[in-house]
Amino acid sequence: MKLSIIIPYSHELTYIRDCFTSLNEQTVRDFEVVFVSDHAATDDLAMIKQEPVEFPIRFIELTGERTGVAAARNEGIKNSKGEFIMFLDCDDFIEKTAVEEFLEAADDRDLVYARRRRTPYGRDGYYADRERILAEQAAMNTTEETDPDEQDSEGEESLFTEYDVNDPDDWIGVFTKIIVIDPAMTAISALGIIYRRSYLIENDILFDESYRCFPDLPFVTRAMCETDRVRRLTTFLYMKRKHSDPVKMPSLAQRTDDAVKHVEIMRAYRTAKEKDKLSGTYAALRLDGKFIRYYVTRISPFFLRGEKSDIPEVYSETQKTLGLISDEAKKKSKRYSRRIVNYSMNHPAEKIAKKVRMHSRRQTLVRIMKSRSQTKRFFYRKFYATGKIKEKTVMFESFFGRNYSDSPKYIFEYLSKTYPGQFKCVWVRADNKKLRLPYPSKQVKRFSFRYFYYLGKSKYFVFNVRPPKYFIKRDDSIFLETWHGTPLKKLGTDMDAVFMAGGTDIVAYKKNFTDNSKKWDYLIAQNAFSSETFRRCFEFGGTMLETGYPRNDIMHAEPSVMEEKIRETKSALGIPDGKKIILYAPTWRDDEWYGTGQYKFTLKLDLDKLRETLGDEYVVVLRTHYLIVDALELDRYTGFAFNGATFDDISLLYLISDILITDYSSVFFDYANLKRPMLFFCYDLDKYRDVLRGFYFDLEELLPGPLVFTTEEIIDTIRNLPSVMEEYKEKATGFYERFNGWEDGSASKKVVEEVFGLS
Ligand code: C2G
Repeated sequence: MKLSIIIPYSHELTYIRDCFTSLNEQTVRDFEVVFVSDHAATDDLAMIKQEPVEFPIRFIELTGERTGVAAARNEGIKNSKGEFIMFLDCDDFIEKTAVEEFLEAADDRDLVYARRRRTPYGRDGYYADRERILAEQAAMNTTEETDPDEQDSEGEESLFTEYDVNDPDDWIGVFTKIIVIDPAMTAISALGIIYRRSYLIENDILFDESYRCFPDLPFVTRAMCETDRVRRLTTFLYMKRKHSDPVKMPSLAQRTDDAVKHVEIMRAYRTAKEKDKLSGTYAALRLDGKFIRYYVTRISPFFLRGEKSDIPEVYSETQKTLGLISDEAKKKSKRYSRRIVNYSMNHPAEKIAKKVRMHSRRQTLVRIMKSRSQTKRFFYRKFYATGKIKEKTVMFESFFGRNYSDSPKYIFEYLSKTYPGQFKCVWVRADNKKLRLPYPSKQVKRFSFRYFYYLGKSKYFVFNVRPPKYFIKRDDSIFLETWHGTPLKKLGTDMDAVFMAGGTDIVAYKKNFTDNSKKWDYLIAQNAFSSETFRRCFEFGGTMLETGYPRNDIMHAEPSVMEEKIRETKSALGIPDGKKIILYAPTWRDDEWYGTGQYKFTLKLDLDKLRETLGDEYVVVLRTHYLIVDALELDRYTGFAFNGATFDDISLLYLISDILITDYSSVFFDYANLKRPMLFFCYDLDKYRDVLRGFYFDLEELLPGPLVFTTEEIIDTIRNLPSVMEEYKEKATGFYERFNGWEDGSASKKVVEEVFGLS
């Protein structure tokens, strides 16, 4: 047996298939797997044992108190039979040629290292779909698979380029690569390496089981320091999975609290520095550089913001550690880094904290002086979001102020009409264009000084999207998040990946989301499915208003009210009487953007064909999503195609239309209230579902109307509408009951009464 692959396992079942598939597909099969269960659930193990594997696998278990990745790997080493050993984390996988390439390079070596990559995100089934997803990502230009060696992400990397590490057998070169492969100090790893088993055993090189998070640095240092027979491969053979969900599926480092991490990192660093063989080498210099950065960005701020009771221990570790940093590394560091390291060596923790505070204040000040928006935020933090709150002031925002619409509009109208003069209403608008409001109210431009003033002073907030990240939720304020749709597309922490402009880091995206939702007191759910999903995917802990959407009240209004609205809307859009109306309202595409909040749109509907075939009987209203900035060019279709993109309120477009064509937009959950025909034009279904978002439902099962992929199919369906309606009758009824059962025209009333304490 040439190679034993040791896989420690505790709980990450989702990713096992990728891991095993990558082993099934190896081009050289001379390996075994030693699968070490670290107190895994019996059900998990039963499922894992049923996975189809085409390699010898032995299951062993850690028993008693022994736990953790270090113990599991040690147990694996003890139980393996291969000439070489490789560690493979159960959520990672290796390239098809990994075993072949490693073994070919091994020869008489004790250690062979190859490069690691990170998966772009933690999607289940990623390995199987890898080629396709990578191709899609390359096309989208959002791939994160750059070579970390070539990144200058530490800002200091470029200072360390004088050493040539090109010889694959050069010991320092190999060690340097192990140290720098990932920009983070915490990522120095024993993975992506094979070790000669007899060499480890004879030299008693094992993992130190007292480490909970970072046993790898001491291990690789020892494994490197007892031999000269090492080699480096330049190919990427090991795929490390980036965990996309720090909340539900955290990686080891995401799971443990800061103090433990800091203490371990310092211990590990010291252990590595003790090695004579490393001392004074270029690899040691790189390690020092990494540690300096870790100290400056993570440990020193801990003295200011960390858990008080943990500070003495962390401080005492720093005093044992900082002296080991070489002068050369300090010299090559940035000025502040050098200063804070030196200062920390002979000052108490409180003083270090003070220095860190001063530095961070100075940086804030520089930021404020440099940018007007920072100045406004500074005013917001310091002056507006403090002092007396304005008890009767309500701030409204719909779709970032881009229009007067959605549930905030209907809540505002109900409040203003039923309780005239009792509240001061302030509407946020996106630009200088005034919103047309039917009741007295103030308007503030988003991100103006006035906006920040009301963001700080208002008692009530009625928003249908998230408030800004830096929004300060005051204890005595009340935040009502109306949200803006029953989700079909995966949302918040349920998402696997983010392709949105300015948000490719899913971990940060999810954290921003859940930090934001902690500031919401109330959230509206359109139906039981939304209620349950929002609780989970927003991690919402406040009061769920299970009322249905205020924006849909209008669809249950008195016929005379509806008729009046229909007349007004048609006349505003210039639509003649006597024609039936098709509303086309698609959603946005996450990956097609110009910048944050500014998305592209390509019309896939063939308007010429539609006009030719249906023009006698129908007109079309085109309504792009509020995030779309591309203007519709409809000059050629005067009298047939009408531009509904800039019309404020889509609910009124629902009212005037006879048929809805949409795609993955939540609009159909609202339109269903009208019990009119719906078509789903999903020309990019595979990509949208499998790459961009992922859905909560199986579309074919869920949709109360036909899925269509071409304009011809749309025309055909519309021509045969009565029979299509008949075909979907039962489904439509079930859909309505499931998603619209709560909606009877009284949502605004219920919401206002509860949130404003009125009745
Ligand atoms: N909308 C609109 N015009 C469109 C599409 C949507 O006015 N052409 C409005 C509708 O009120 C819709 C809301 O924007 O309900 C949300 O649009 P979605 O297409 O569903 O997309 P998104 O903004 O991503 O919200 O939980 C719902 C999700 O968050 C989806």
